[in-house]
Amino acid sequence: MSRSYKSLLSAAVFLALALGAAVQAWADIVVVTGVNNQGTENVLLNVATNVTTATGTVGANNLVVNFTSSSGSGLLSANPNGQPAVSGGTGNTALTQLTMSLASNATFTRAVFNINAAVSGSVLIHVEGVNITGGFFEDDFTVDAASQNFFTITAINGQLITSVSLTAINGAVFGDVRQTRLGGGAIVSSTCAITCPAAVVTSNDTNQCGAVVSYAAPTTAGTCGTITCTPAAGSFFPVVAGGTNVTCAESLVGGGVGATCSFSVTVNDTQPPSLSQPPNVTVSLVENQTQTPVSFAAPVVGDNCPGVTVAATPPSGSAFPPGSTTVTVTATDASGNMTSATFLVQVLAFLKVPTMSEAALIVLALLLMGIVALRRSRQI
Ligand SMILES: [Ca+2]
Repeated sequence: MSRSYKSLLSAAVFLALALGAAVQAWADIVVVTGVNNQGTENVLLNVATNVTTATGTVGANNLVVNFTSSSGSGLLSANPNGQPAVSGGTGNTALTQLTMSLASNATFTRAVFNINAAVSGSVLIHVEGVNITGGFFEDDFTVDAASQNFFTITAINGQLITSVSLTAINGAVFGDVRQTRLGGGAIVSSTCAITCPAAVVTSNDTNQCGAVVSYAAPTTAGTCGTITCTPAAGSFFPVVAGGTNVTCAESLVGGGVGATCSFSVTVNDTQPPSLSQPPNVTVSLVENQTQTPVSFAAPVVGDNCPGVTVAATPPSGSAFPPGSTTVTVTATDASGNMTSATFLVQVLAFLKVPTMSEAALIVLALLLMGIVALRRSRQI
């Protein structure tokens, strides 16, 4: 695919998206090829050979630009003369990957550069930034060893660029990347550094599966924009394994995110479950049995968090011998807190009930005994 065609295609895709035809209605990053856009600031490279990070500066504030590479040995050379160029260092393997970004959490909205291709192929352009739909932009474009290969990357819709990575594909090799310009309408720098408070560990609020937790604000150094922590201090933090991560971030003028830090808030469930007192149970043995199965209802349990289990020892339905046996019921919550209660199972001996004929004989015997006793008393 030729560069001009790809450029038109990108523009067409952008226009289609801009018209709201798709769910992701707006493109955030536009790449134009073959145009040497001068509306940005030259990156002035610092002379260096065989370094892991070639640096330069851009803008009135001398913002530091880092060029890093993962190709070959990762060593670079920076040439500030004429058309500043960064290439693979002396004696290293060919340059096929390069990432450029501003130090100090700075962002930019436009990058212009020229890939001087030693071997034709393609370049995969990967753009990281702020609020870019999908998290990043990525597309590939042809590079021709027979000509210069200019690219202009522009963030639109208020998005901000934090880094641009160039990776040679389809056999391409970069001789160097030169004429680099960064800037645009919203180049933003930050000298802010923030330090989060130490991790917070606390117990649940009574009857709550969590707690309202306050924590100290992060400490800052340098000049910082507004710092916001999420979840905010004073929020309700649930009981959750590993705790809840709190992220504090600096808001940059222009909408970007500057310095960040994070820490955890852990709320432990230390409240044991509630457990109703089970009533004692009394049963009688069946004739000719030496023990009897006894079932009893599970006690009513409750807890500040879900996941309570209850167990009885011996369990309901077990065979109980004559006499009293103590049953222990224990409720255990998801954090291992336990509450126990005991009750008695009383098994009475079998009591034989006389049949009707047996009862009649007993009554007759008692009656005869009464008559005999009456006669004896009259003979006295
Ligand atoms: Ca609990």
